[in-house]
Amino acid sequence: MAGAALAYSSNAAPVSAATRPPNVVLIYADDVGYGDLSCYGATQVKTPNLDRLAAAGLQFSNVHTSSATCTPSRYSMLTGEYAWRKPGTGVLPGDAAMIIPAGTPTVASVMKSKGYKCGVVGKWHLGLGPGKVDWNQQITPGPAEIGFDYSFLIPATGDRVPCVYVENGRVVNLDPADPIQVSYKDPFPGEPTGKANPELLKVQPSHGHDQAIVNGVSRIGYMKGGKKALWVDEDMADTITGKAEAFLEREKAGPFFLYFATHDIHVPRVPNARFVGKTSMGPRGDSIAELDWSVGRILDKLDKLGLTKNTLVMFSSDNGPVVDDGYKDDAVAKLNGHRPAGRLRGGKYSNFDGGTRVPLLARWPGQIRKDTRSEALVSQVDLLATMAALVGQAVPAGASPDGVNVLPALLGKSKTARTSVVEHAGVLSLIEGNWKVVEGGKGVKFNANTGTEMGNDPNPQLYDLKLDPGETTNRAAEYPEVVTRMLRELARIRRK
Ligand code: NG6
Ligand code: CA
Repeated sequence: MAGAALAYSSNAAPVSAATRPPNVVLIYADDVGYGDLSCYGATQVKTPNLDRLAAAGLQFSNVHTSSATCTPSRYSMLTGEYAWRKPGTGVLPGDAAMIIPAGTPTVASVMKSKGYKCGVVGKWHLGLGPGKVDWNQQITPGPAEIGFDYSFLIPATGDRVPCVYVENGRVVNLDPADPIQVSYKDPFPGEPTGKANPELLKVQPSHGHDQAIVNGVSRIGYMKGGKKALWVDEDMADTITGKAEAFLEREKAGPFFLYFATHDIHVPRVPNARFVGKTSMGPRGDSIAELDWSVGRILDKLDKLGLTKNTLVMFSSDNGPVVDDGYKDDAVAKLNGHRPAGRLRGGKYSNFDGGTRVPLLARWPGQIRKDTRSEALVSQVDLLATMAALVGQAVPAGASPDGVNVLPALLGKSKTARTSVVEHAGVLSLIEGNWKVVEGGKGVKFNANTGTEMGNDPNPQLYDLKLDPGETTNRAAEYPEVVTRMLRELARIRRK
């Protein structure tokens, strides 16, 4: 392994025979927008650890999630296939079957086949088990069936039951005398709900989220039992960051791949007391501060283990920002002029770029020049092909149908990467050069729950992202031939 010629060596500084393949840490935040970090222009919240990562590496300005919500973005990132090709890859309930079939090539399986130890810690939201999962037994299939040697999971989201951690397929701290039951249909008689018992809540729901009550927060879905296994939201960042650190400690001999998927800054935003009031923005801002702390812990751990130099660290987010996503946590009232999507329009759920254009930071000392910027067009669906190139492994036949190897851009050796990319938020958009076309849809202007501008119109829209990154002016009527050409190209990609 140590002598293997690495695929990037032709583009990068020569890698000596003694150089070990790099470790890879991907920190994947939840619902963090293009404007939510101070290195991307935020001023109401400070993110010194993320800024330190940016200063030591490359900061991207044209990186896209495949979708404007979590499940499809994560599906695409791990498999290299646009999730919109696969029905059933929308936002999943917490009792959904795993949507990536066992044995599917993923970023993890490709790296594992090169001798990497692969771990996933944090939010999963890709389903677990075969359907009708029994939370009281070993749960399979799960991450182990798609290449992960270790997993410590929030099964779905922080706002969905079951509110327990699952480590290597087992619910953590489960008392067999108090089995867990989960239902996304019917409440369990005798169990309080947010709807019936608002007096038991420390934060009230603003829409949905009025079912099972766990730790004083009502959720989506009903659950019963498992009292000793229930998580404490305030400790979640500590718990999962600690598990990520422990993985690094155990696997320090390398090479390893850690996919650390934070709960922050998804709802419910219930940060630890250490972060409460750290910003003027209430729980949403304080959750960003907590996220930054988690990132700092990972960077510090790599420093302490002497691994910083030989580790590629990436940071990104699964979809754009949302302010009120279902709890009355003061996020709207306390925005204070903060623009979660920065100069972009829309946010989570939206066809506007605010929904899918996200931060990406990449650091690899000695390989990526520090304090640099890139406008290269990159999609998260490229991760599998890019990591395969990094470790010098061929992409398995038929795998990663939509991914492109963007390694030269990731390492800052090339200013360009993709020529086009598809984004998904109900309807599809295609970005190519300066242009973005959004296909016609149902014309829903605003998300009824969150108020997000959806960027959805019955007629196709056309924006010049170079002149107008905020997508204020629809140019479709001026350039009908561009619209026609791009919709044809989108149709071709869709058929592929
Ligand atoms: C929505 C939830 C929202 C959030 C989202 C998934 C309601 C009304 N809204 O259905 O709160 O959980 O799903 O977010 O229930 S994601 O980041 O995991 O995609
Ligand atoms: Ca998300």
